Amino acid sequence: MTDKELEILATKARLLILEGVHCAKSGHPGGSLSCADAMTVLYFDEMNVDPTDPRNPDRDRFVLSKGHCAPALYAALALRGFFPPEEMRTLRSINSHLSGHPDMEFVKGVDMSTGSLGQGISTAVGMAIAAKLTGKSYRTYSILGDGEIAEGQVWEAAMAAAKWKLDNLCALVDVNGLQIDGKTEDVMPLEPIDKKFEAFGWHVVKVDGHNYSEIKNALSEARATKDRPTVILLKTVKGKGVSYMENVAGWHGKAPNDEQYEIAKAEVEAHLAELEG
Ligand SMILES: Cc1ncc(C[n+]2csc(CCOP(=O)(O)OP(=O)(O)O)c2C)c(N)n1
Repeated sequence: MTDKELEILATKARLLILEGVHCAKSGHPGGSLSCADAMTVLYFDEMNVDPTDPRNPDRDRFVLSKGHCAPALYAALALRGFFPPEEMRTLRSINSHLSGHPDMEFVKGVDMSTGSLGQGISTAVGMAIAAKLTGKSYRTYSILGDGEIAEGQVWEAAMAAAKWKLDNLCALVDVNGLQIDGKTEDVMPLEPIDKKFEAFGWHVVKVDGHNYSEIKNALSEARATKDRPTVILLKTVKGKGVSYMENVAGWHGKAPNDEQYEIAKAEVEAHLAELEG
């Protein structure tokens, strides 16, 4: 898929994220908007998934380890045809399958229920080990937050992935520099993230997380890397695409009010019109 086609889809995903969170009057727009580009590349250019056969045992697996960014995953799944995009309007409502964090029992296309930070990458490691043990060629992908990697469990998973030489596993860390209530470097200093993963035996690729070609190239580099897992460090902007949300920690877990939503929607729609025009 071309970069422009991917940008159009990611922009549509951003509209769905905003619509869902606004309708729910709660949720996590900041980190959903920062990973929307990588999520789009994964679901439209990289992974072998089929909305008509979501449980195919040979499908590639995806685990949203930072489960609070469910709106980004739901938007990608909806645009890919797993369920109607209109259902984003039911986000977080009591009778909806689209709960605040992804639930594999209810949402078509969700491979793992997540939300407790650190657990998702651990199950992704398990899925990758399972592929090796059963001789299957599917690949496993997982998106983590940079705040999330302060969880000790992430590094237990990282050690295990290197021990089992999981070259069928690709983690992507959304390095937007902010977590729940401030800068990651203030809450828990993480740098140098690349050197940490290298020391844990991973192949590391650093990219601009809003540049489609760079993400595509990093994913193919991961596929070509043998005997060790790959992590792609995505340098991103939290709240990407909405001027007043960009780089503001306050938009981590808060919905825009009606007036704010109209501004956000108009900005993203203008960008979409530019791309399509
Ligand atoms: C084990 C655990 N501890 C705490 C939380 C509460 N929590 C939800 S999101 C978040 C911050 C995550 O920051 P980051 O991973 O950087 O996410 P992003 O900025 O990409 O949204 C925290 C601490 C949680 N979900 N799980």
